[in-house]
Amino acid sequence: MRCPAPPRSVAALVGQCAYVSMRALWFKRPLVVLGGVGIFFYFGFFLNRGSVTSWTGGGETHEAVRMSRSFSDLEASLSNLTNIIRAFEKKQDAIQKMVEDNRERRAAELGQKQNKQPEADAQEEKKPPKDSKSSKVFPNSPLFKQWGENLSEDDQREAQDLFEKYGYNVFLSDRLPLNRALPDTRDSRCLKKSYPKDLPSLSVVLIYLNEALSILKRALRSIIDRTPKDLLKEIVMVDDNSNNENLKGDLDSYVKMLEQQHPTVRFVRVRHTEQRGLAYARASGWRASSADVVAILDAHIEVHDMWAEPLLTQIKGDRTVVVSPVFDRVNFDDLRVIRYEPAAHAFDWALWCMYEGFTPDYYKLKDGSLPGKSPSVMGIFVAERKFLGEVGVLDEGMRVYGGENVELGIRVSDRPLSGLGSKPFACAVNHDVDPTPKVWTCGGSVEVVPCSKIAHIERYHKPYMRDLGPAMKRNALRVAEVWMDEYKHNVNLAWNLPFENHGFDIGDVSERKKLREKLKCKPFKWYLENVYPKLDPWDDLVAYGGLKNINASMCIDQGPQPGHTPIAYPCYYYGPQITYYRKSGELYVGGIKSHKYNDNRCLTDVNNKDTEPGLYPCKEAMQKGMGIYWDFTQGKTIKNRQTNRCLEIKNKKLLIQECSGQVWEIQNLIKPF
Ligand SMILES: [Mn+2]
Repeated sequence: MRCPAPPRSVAALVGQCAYVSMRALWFKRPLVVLGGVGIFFYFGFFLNRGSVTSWTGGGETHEAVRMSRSFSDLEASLSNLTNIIRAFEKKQDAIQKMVEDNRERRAAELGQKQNKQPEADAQEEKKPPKDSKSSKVFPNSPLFKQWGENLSEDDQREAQDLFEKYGYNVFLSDRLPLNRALPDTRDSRCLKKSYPKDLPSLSVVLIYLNEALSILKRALRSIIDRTPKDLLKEIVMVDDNSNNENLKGDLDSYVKMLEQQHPTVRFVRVRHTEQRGLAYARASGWRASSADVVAILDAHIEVHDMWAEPLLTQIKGDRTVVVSPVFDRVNFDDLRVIRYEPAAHAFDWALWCMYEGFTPDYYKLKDGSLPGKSPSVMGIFVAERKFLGEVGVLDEGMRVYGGENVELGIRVSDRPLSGLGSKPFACAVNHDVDPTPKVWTCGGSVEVVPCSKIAHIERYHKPYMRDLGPAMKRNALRVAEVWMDEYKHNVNLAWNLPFENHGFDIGDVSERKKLREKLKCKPFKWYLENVYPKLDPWDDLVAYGGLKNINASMCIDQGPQPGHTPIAYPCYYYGPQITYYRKSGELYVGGIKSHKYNDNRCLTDVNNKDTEPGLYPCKEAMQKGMGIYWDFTQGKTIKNRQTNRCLEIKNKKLLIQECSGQVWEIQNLIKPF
């Protein structure tokens, strides 16, 4: 995740992206993310680490108690537990059947039999147990903003406790059927598609860290129930060192039961004895898998019907394509499923991921059921197992969270994004020359497949936010160092880090550099021009950082937001004071945008008697005839080319006036100007 609001419609995509400025990154990003916008699928997962230590003690005590029990006691309690689980499942199945009967009856009444899982019905099962007359015990908790009316006070306390621990509504999850129906959110054209019979076999890898037991069980149930038996070879469960007690015995019994019920499915357990982070966890799941294709998923998901066939079909057609399903959002509070529009998985120069429209070619076809090309993946992805190995799986030198998805996207994107069905030309050349080409000389591509849907819980992450930045920056710098050539400093620019001595130890990247050489990957410039031309290469930036008036010893600051009037303010060299100076003479205040489709905010001389400088979207300022180009060199005046007036500070006020000779200094120089 990670990122601008989810796309609800194609038209909204570009608009949403337009508001993702660096300013927003610094100041609104936490809010955006906390709002559950959720492209940072793995965030909570890994940032839960923060809470780990405090749980260890309790876990050990519990463990000791368990150890002291006699073995037969333990066996008895396990089998007892299995019985309870069975009974519970039976009851849930009965409830489910009732719900379905009811639905079918109603559908028949309405003469809508073809519409098997209308959203309203699917959502109906989620009513929590009701208790009359209770007041809100946690009026400020996000959990109870839209959910929990009429819950008894005790239940509210329990729900809140669980919510704080997990970041989603475990209280409710524990009370929903494990095999609850999901609304069918696919494009109607998907329902008419048929898929080849002889598809490759599938390993599903679920990685988790302190996931709630019922959430994990529901993921397993949905995968087993909604993946054709002849395709699902195994489920690999990777535990990145959880310390939840019920992810030990209780989960084991549940998996044992599934094994008995589904003898054709192999269950593989991978347990890390220390937390290794997202990239390593995924790679270890890949190592443990053995099917033709591996689907690397989160554990707080439920797959939709027919989720696997469209993905496997793409891979059957081209083993070098890395595919992603479309994620629907499961609300962290009421666990309802919200439809997401298919969109490309993109990123900015800070390597935060975000949704973005597909290429114009895609929309010309007017068929939202077709796979669309994507410059990157969000994190959940499906690939041919051996191919993934040939191209280097994931960068296991990444820590905690972030960056590994972009690294994969850059690494496997070896074909222009524009044009549908375009052939991998680098491969084509090799094929002509050598009938048995070494496949790893040709990357591949990334596609989002709209007919494959997975519902994914977007957690509420607040308690762990503070930890995210350092890991994100470190991993992003690592990607830059290995892959971005002369553009690598754009990552520093995006995070406002100096080019040298940025203070992060990015670890050893020599193996990844060797891999890049071995794969004969194209230069990053090629990727920018052919795969991700929407990304602004920022190659005409000449300076950035805080901009200080030497005479007044104050900095320019974007001023109150929303607003169009920059101000003078004591220097603190942070988000609102970060400026970017382009060779063209444009000067942005308060951030810079990564994508060409977004407009920056240009410092302007509004070109009248007014002495207040302005801060406007550059295109708008141009149209209105404001002066947006400034002459400036380090330690000199900042003078508007159009009006010949200067940016100065008088009585602590930022002004545009006749030049009196005040001079400015910008924090970081990129190249001589
Ligand atoms: Mn997730």
